[in-house]
Amino acid sequence: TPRVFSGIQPSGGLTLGNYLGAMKRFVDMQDSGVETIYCMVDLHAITVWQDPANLRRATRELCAGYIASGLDPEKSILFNQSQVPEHTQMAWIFNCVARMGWMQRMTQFKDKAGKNAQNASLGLLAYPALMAADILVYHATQVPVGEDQKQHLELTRDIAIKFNNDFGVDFFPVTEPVIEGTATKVMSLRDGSKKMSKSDPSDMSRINMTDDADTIAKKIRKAKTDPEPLPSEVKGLEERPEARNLVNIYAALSEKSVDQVMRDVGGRTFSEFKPMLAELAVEKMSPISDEMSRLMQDTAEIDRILANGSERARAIASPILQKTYDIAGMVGAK
Ligand code: AQP
Repeated sequence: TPRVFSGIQPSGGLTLGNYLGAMKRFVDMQDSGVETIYCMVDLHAITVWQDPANLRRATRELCAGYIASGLDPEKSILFNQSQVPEHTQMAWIFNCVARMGWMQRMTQFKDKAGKNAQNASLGLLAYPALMAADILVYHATQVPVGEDQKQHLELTRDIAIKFNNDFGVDFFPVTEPVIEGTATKVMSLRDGSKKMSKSDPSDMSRINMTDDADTIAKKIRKAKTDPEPLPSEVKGLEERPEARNLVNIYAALSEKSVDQVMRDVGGRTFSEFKPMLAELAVEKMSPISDEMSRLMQDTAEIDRILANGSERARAIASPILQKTYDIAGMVGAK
């Protein structure tokens, strides 16, 4: 059976973007008859400073978010990255396969490092090699992610191909990014040209998975829009990024196509459409947020789930790492 891998950083709150672009789709794949492995990538998170107490909390909250969204720890393997050392061991091999120039071209590195790239951590530069290791240490072939991760997945392919060529083997599979659905890039509620992001300084720009019903409704009411009513066809949304974003969110939450949504809501003003969207968002997100708080009351249970997941993950990763070491000429590799 095909194997699916994906991860999310426990680097703070989770947004509706993480939910629609990643988590909700992880759940769809879990229920589609493939083997699914989902990680809390704590080692990725520390490429920028994380307070240890916050990291601990965010890792458990992310696990609670996965489960509350519908992932079943019996069906999917859920674990945190640092507890499966094969990820970093494989990443070292890939650090030696990948080229500096490949890393320096990554737009996420450029965005996050900012103007003073000399002062960014070495880990931030090497991030995509660790991500390639996350995926390839399981020989995973499908990776559900949001659009912002496309470039990193292309680099994962480049690393797999170069490893295979360098050593004359056909060992690592070529992975496919699975970027589909109506919410592959959820935009900020304050600016339709920016990704909805947990690190945006304005809390009004995003819906957090832990927001209560009133907060969700308020943020949608205040979301930036234009004065025109909604068109009844998708092409009427061109050049209207904020309107397009709210329609995409509505489509993803209601599991309808954008065309269908346009037929349903075309002609309405935003003062009519926003309450509909708020009601839908509260209906879909509130049960998840309630379940997350319930799960967070028993962190010992969360820790048990993670420990069990890392054991299962290691059982898959370890032989693939050993085979990689053997191909590379490491004496003692089994
Ligand atoms: N706005 C989004 N729309 C669709 N998908 C999104 N993802 C994140 N934001 C959106 C997807 O969520 C998964 C996990 O991403 P991550 O852990 O790498 O988080 P991130 O991309 O770093 O999230 P943020 O909120 O943007 O954090 P900062 O602000 O720190 O950069 C990925 O599959 C991602 O595509």
